[in-house]
Amino acid sequence: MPNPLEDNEVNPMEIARLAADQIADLTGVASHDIALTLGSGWAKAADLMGETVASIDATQIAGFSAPVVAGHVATIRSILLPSGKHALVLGARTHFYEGHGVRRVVHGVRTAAAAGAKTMILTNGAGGIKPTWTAGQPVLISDHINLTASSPLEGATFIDLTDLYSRDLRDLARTVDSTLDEGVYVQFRGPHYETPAEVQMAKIMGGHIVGMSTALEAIAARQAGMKVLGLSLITNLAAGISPNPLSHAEVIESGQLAEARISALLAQIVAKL
Ligand code: 8IG
Repeated sequence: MPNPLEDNEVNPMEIARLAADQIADLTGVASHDIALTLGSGWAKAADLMGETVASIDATQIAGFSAPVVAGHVATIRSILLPSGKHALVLGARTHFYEGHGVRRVVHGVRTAAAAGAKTMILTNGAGGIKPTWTAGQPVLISDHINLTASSPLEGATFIDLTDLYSRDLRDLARTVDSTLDEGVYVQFRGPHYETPAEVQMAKIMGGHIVGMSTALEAIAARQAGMKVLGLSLITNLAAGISPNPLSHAEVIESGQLAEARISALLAQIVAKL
């Protein structure tokens, strides 16, 4: 079945509405309060946050498609938090580098907004530029630089991105772990990692984290009126920052080593929302 988001005549917001209605039907939860996209290294947080009320194969929902990256699970879960709030956990993420267009990339975020979520937590695995950082360390995203030359916004949609990564939510995260550092996330298209020269460019521009996912999603979340909390797991130092070349296997391994600790951190943050 072709993905409806690839038809330019279709309004992506209508597909998000449809997807949200399907999620409400299949989970039995009429409205969700919080949504999370769990990137590499963060998946275990779902188990720690609360009670899973329903688990859906994302490919059953309008506009979603199977993920291509090992370590990403195409499951959408509805979780009842101890506070009584409902969290929608998106285990699937479509990356811009897959080449299906930016509508597909931000569909999860738009669906979360249509499902009622007012807070969007975006997590990822990423490369670190700050020399004090080490693999396995979680950091907060304070702002971004979008180097994809793309936007999820279509037409004359002029949206302010000041305080896109909510200062209030970053402060709240630091009440759980006061040692959390923060940095500017630079989104490259990928799927190749950067050259050392590109990492130096990102650094000179004011970047601290390099990744391939979160900036476009955050823009769509702001358009939908959500508050955004961004968290990166530094799975590797960016190319040229450490003498060792990058390997996807290492990225996965440092994610696995850090997973229990950062998932507990995220669950504690969610409990305070
Ligand atoms: I995990 O070093 C992970 N994702 N762009 N650069 C970019 N994305 C990443 C990196 C990295 N590590």
